[in-house]
This record gives sequence, structure tokens and C-alpha cells, in this order.
Amino acid sequence: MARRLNVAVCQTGPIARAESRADVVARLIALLETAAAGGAELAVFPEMALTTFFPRWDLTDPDEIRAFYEREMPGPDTAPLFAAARRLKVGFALGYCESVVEDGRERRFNTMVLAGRDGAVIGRYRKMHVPGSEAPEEGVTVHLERRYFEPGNLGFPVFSFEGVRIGMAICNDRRWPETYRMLCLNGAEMVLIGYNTPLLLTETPRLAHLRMFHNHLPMQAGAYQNTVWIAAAAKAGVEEGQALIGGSCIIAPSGEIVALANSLGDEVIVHRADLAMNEDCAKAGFDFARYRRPDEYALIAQAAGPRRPATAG
Ligand code: CDT
Repeated sequence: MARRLNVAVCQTGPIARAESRADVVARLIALLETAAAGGAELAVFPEMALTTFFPRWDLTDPDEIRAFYEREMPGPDTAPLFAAARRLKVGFALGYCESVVEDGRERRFNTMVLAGRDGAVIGRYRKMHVPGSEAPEEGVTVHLERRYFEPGNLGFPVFSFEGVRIGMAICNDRRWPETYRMLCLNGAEMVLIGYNTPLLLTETPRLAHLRMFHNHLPMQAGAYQNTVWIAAAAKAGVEEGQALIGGSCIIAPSGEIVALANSLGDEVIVHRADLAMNEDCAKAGFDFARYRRPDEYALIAQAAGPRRPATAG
């Protein structure tokens, strides 16, 4: 029998700092209802979908910072979203700020949780490639994710969702080929991605016209080179004075964008993903067992390889 998964991307418009969790969750439930009406079985929401993208601010008040994190998932504020998943029979992946006690101390991660069609948690992923800095730098767009989050410590896990192998990635992760290759080697058939990407970066004005190209390029390449489906949800629009790109999309294992958002607001796109395409595309050149040369790739595994190693000759 043909294996297919109806997947929805639930893009959100901006989320204001003053917006309550209850209001945001109500917005997400409305999106999930639209996804369900479109026949979706699984939906993906953006990175940090419950709050504004606060790493754009140089915050120092611990209470102010603490307010952006969830200590439970589901917790009292987010339980209605899990209940909606159960009612609608639509699973989801949701990006949020996670605070957890591990190794006897509080740890903070930029996380995405995967819930099943019964509203139960299946698993979670913690962002590996945490961009930005710990303190503002002269002439550089303020992006302090490295102050507010540790790099993920769960690897690149793959979970079974209704028999489909699902991986997750968060924003900057999507720019790195290692993300897709690790997920693919772990067996992913579909990768769910959430992002918050500034439209403009002060430090690279000559690349400003390429922001959307550089959004789609690595995801299309990641899908193609690893023969996986990708469903990617932006938080878009002008959020607290900062413009975030949209461009939420669903990408086939051929690298083609098969569905694309056409707004910077709350919007749902749905596609019926044919999981036989993964194999068909793999046959067209990416037969890993036959052609890959892992024995020749040792440099990739080094903890911190040089960017441009000197080559002999
Ligand atoms: N949220 C996130 O990871 N955003 C990054 C921009 C970093 S700018 C220092 C991205 O890759 O879109």
C-alpha cells in the first residue's frame, strides 16, 4: 500500500512580547484546526512559537528572562494545544524555550517537541547549531541566543510518527549540511523545521538581497542530497520592530518546493507527501551504501576542524 503523510506547515505572523501564552496557544489551535480541515495528519509550528523572539534583546533581569521558558511540556498553558491535537487527530511539532533541571542544575535549550495524533509527547529535539553571541557586538545585529541557550545534547533523534520516520531541526540548523546528513543516516524520511530569521543583518549588507534564497537553498539541497521530505515553518512579519522572513514551505526529496506560503501572517499550507519519492530520488544518484565513502570523511568528525585546511601541493 502506498505510504503517504499529509503534512501541514503552520506559519505564524509576529508574536508580540505582551501577548499572553493563552492568546498565542489559541492562535496555534486555530492554525491546527485549519490544518485538520485541509486533511493534515501532522503539522509543524515555528521555532519559539509561544513567545516573541527575545534573543534580539540584551536582557539582564533574571525574572524577565525566565518568563520566556517552559518548565513543563505540556504545561498548564500549552495543555489545550495537546488536547486540540487529540480532538483533531493531528500531531504537531512545536518550537519553544525549554528550562529543565539536568545534572543538578537548571539548563536552557531551544527545543522542539513532537506530539502524536493522540496528543501524547513522542519526543523532543534540542537545537544543535546555536547562532549569535553571548553579548552584543559592535556593528552586528543583536542576536544573543548563545547567552540564553546551551547547544542541544540529544543528538539528531528520529521518531516514528504513524510509522513515518520524523526528524526535527531548528532555524540555524537548517543551514548546516550535517543536520540533514545526521538525520538521514539516523533514518529520517521527513524533517520538520521551525525558524525565526531576521530579514536584515547589519553585518552583511551585500547579502541582503539573498535572504530568501539563502533560506530555501540549504533546505532544498538538504532534501535533495539526503532524499528526505522537509516541512519548514517560519515566524514571519514585523515582530517587535524586527522584520522576519516568511517563505514557509514543503520540499520534496527531489529538492522541489511543492507548497509555499504567500503571506507574512498566520497561514497554513498542506501537502500529501508520497514517501515512495524518497526511494525514487535515492535511486537517481544517492544510493548511500553503494557510493558514499565514509572512510574518507574523517575530517568531518573532528571536534573543530579548520575552516580551510592547508592542502599539500
Ligand atoms: N533563530 C535563528 O537561528 N536564526 C538564525 C539567524 C542568526 S543571525 C545571527 C538563522 O540562521 O536564521
